[in-house]
Amino acid sequence: MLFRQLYDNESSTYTYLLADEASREAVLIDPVFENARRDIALLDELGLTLSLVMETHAHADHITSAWLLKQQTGCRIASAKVIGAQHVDMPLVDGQRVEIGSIALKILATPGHTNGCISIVLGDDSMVFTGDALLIRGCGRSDFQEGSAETLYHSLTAVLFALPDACIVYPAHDYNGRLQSTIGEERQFNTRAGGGASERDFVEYMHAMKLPHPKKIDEAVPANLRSGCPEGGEFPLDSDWPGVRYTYAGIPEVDRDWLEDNLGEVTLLDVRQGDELDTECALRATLHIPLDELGDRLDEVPDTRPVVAFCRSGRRSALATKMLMDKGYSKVANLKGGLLVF
Ligand SMILES: N[C@@H](CCC(=O)N[C@@H](CS)C(=O)NCC(=O)O)C(=O)O
Ligand SMILES: [Fe+2]
Repeated sequence: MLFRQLYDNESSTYTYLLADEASREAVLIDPVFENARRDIALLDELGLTLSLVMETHAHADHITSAWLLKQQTGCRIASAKVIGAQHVDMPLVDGQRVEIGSIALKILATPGHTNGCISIVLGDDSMVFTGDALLIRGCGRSDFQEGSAETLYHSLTAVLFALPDACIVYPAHDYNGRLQSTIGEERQFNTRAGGGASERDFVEYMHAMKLPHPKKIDEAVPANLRSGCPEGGEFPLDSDWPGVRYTYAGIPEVDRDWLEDNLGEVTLLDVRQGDELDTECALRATLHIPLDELGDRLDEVPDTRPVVAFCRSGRRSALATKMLMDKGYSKVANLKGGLLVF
């Protein structure tokens, strides 16, 4: 199985990508609205088809990209039936099994942080995605969204701690840079529910915490009950420059076909060194500025038309693209693969 742990800096959310290496089918757990472009770029670069987005709960601190990804990829959306979110194709219940290619997942109801929290366990019990039920040395708060400390104690101690010690715990958040834990470790060391804590120990701890509400709660919960669909249902424009795609590295790029269709509309910037230029080059550049001179000569690049940068392999021109973006050019893209694709 192909596995990636992705991070959202703003909300400290982890998004997980699981994919069947043979069928190339993928599932994303808890993707974040603002990261849709990044996540689609990774799926594309790894040659994966997104089959399913799974939500561990209706998040209070960020908006999901489930709806956005469904519009862009045709994937299905799964979340707990009890939440009743719109645009959900697969309402999940306790004990349900979900298969993505050869990847088998089991749904465990783990309410308490919210009433609709689930954990997702890999078929062989080697990994569990605990959402905000079990966090590393912590757990989700239980003071809103029909949360209950008593219910959460049961989910943690009777459901999650019943998994094998070696089962790796992947939470939906960590606010201290920790990536993963194990069930055995959390049963022993979890600050709130570990080390033999009784329900009373746990409940008193939870009730004594006075946490400010998440900054985005008023916006995030209603949006997540629509699976992240904007209120008017309109599709947010990723870019006003059709045909431009972003790489996982965050660089806008166009391919050879696009360039051939739009040659007359763009400034074509060649960033190779003078000794690489030859008469047989497949592209006639509008402008030639070697990469190592570009920083001092940015003013020579007109900002009146879109710019496409190229070089031999598309590596150096990616940096040139980044330099122009940083300088404030809004329509700039790299030629994917450079001259090697001709
Ligand atoms: N400071 C964060 C709030 C973080 C927060 O409350 N997170 C929830 C998860 S949605 C939680 O359960 N946190 C547990 C904790 O902080 O112990 C924000 O404003 O978004
Ligand atoms: Fe949460």
